[in-house]
Amino acid sequence: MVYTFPPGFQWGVATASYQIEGAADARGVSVWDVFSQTPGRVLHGDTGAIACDHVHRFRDDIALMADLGVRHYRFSISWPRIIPEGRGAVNDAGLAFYGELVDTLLEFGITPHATLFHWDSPQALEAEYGSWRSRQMAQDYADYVTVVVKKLGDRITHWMTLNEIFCFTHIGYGVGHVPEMAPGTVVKTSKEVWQTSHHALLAHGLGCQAIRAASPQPCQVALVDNYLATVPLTDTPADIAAAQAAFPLTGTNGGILYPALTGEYNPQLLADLGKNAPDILPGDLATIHQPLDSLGFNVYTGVYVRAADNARGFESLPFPQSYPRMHMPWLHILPDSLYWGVRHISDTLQRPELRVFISENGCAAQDELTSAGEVLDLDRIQYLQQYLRSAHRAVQEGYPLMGYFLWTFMDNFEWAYGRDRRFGVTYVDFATQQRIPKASYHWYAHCIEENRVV
Ligand code: PNW
Repeated sequence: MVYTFPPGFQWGVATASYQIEGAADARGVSVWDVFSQTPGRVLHGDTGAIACDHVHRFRDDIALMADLGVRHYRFSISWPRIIPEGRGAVNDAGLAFYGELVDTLLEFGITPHATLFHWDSPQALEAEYGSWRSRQMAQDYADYVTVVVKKLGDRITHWMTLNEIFCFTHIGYGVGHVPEMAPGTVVKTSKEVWQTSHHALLAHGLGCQAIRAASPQPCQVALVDNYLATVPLTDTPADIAAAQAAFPLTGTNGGILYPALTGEYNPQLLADLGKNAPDILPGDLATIHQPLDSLGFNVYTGVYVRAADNARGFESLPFPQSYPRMHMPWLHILPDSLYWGVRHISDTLQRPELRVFISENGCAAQDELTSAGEVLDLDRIQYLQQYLRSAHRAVQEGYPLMGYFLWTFMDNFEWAYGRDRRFGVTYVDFATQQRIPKASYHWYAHCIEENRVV
């Protein structure tokens, strides 16, 4: 079977500043610097101080991206590289770096899609007021956004506010245990955690307003979320209805994606949270609920759901131990999550104008360099092939899926897993910083060239 995408389907790759840039001495300190320098937080004690040294190698990296054939690149801008102390003085060299990056992309015919925040909060704001624990963070974020968009908005028209609010709030703050992500703060109640994601939602809302106010030209504004896709166990109408009903009540969907898209927290979620629900001030929900042009969906896995004879009418099913996964504990292979995620969001919201992108999809694999200097990552190819077929199904059935950004262009600093886990289609030899395209790079290049997956 050949799965051809419509003309204009946007093929891309995605990265994030802290994971690739390095050049830590040329920017302010981020919470990920502090977190990764704390013994025991990151596997093998890796940090992002050098990462892929992309700041010094971006021209070669973009040339390799152009060879891959992508016409779209999603990268993120580091807040502490722009405003080292989080608020106040601007680092002109930091702005100049992104200016050159964008100019180079445009020279190669690649459209820049900029994420304004991908987890690297300025440490100064963490020290001053606890970063996301304070409402002040949202205002400081919006001021930072204004600086960036004023400077780069003449060349960037695709903006994404914050990447995966769930990860830097609900995995950055832990109740009674040290969480897996920065800032790694232990809190007493889950209310405090929900308060951090509420503040991040406020940042999203104020950020949208700041982008539109500062942009010198019409632009597209998106939220990027890793909402959890609920996959019906069978395609019976009962299981499909159960999966759709489960969607706003699964993971943090009802408390992150919902307020941003509908202007209210899912009422059932609030009832379930009870005294752990965040404090919501008058006007907050209107601020959070900004008009959006597109929605970025980061999809790696999902959860199976079936109809059940209980009060809710559904149940989510745990994965058995032997369920196939890629090289991360949570990375259960569930290609249908891509199709169902796009479908539920479209069917539930009935907002056909909202353009949906897969803003990340990919996997970690145990890549090895052969003696011939190749990386034969056949498992990654298999993974990508299945998820792209699922993407094709969504497009084929008329859902507004506009493009696909593969995570990720090259191996990088994979957060708490450091350099141990490789997600790239380009192998990075961290000892020499040499880039070696993997078999999946060539496979993806062929997909892009033919505009199809088989
Ligand atoms: C995303 N989960 O994070 C991030 O946006 C990337 O920066 C990261 O490198 C990539 O996925 C791979 O980890 C996720 O637990 C982290 O399901 C955790 C989960 C999903 C995505």
